[in-house]
Amino acid sequence: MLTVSDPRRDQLALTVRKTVLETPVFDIHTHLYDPAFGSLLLWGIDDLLVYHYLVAETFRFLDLPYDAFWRLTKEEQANRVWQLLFQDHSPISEAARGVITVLNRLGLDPRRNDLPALRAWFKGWKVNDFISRCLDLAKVRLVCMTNSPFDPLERPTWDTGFARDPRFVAALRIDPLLVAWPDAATLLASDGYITSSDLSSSTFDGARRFLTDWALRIDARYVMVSLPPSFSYPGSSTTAVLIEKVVVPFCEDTGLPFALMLGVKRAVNPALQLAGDGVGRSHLDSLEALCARHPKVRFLSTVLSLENQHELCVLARKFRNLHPFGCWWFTNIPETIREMTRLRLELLGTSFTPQHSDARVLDQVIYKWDHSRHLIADALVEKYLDLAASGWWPTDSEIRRDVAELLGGAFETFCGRR
Ligand code: HDL
Ligand code: ZN
Repeated sequence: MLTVSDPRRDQLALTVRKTVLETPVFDIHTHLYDPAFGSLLLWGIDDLLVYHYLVAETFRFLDLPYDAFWRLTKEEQANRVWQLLFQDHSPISEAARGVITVLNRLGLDPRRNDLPALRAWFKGWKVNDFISRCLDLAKVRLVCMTNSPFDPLERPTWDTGFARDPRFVAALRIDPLLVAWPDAATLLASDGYITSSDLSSSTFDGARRFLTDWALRIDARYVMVSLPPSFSYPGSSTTAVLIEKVVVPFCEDTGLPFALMLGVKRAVNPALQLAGDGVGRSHLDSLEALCARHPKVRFLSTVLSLENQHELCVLARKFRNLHPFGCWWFTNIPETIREMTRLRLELLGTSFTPQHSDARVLDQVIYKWDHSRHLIADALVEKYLDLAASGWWPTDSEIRRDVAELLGGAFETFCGRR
């Protein structure tokens, strides 16, 4: 039995922390881009500071009209963020602390470097070297992008073709197809896949061909959509019909997982632009119905509302074709990561993926993984000590196995890519 004073406790904790901090991770959802996409890959101090999380927080101290802020240059916006969130107030929020972590890990002291000095330092980097630097510091072995055939900024690079950077894999993002069908239909028609937006069998066939072609083109690891709290399935809504007639059959035919990110209320405050989205509690009986009706389809899911987290874990216990992942967006803060990771470990063991970075700026992988690794390690130490107290002492290789599972291995096994 493990007594409170057992010296093995400290050794166990040390082994777990070391393993979690050192195990390379597959970052399964980001908004980063292969360097071939040029300026779509954001990096450096100004992109860090104008991250939409920080813009939302800045407006809480700023009495400037929204459009006056948006008319500022990126540097001018960054200056405001730096002044308000880092000089006039302590950078105590998760996103603000993240900037400090990034600078510190890059070897920069923000107290001794003003913005011009920081800008000069970042200007000294070539993008490919900086990618290596950031991924090495974050111990990220693979980055999954978010790739949308509906994004006019992204398509030209796919159209011209490029030599893939093996560190970046793709995910096929299809939100417009499911939540803005009229616009999506226009694009599918202009690309020659459909001839009408009527929800007919020929339209469904054309839309499936569209998914097939794009999934092949980008070598998609999975198909992904974000849906509002009102999402309901089964049903007669265009979203539900297109999921039933297009996405699910496509995923069943190809074996590609379908990732549903549930609970985002888009443009709650449109004046905040990308920072204007909110959260709402989803009806997870829709996810339940999808998993129950389509046992051959692999479903990945992350939910935005804290109130939905326990339900998602219980659903995953009922359906082995459901793999919960990440502490998404507004839950990607220590308080909720702590709760969600313990819930998941206690209900699902290691059959889930605790985190993704959702990084929009390359440098962010450093803080998002630094902060999360410590929190995941805390939870694992607790659980292994509980296990030891119950009479089962994990070996070092078992701890390495479990951590590799949690940091991408279970995801790759679930997706059939291992
Ligand atoms: O829909 C998504 O993939 C979200 O992650 C949004 O991109 C959101 O703006 C975000 O960056 N969250 O972290
Ligand atoms: Zn995202």
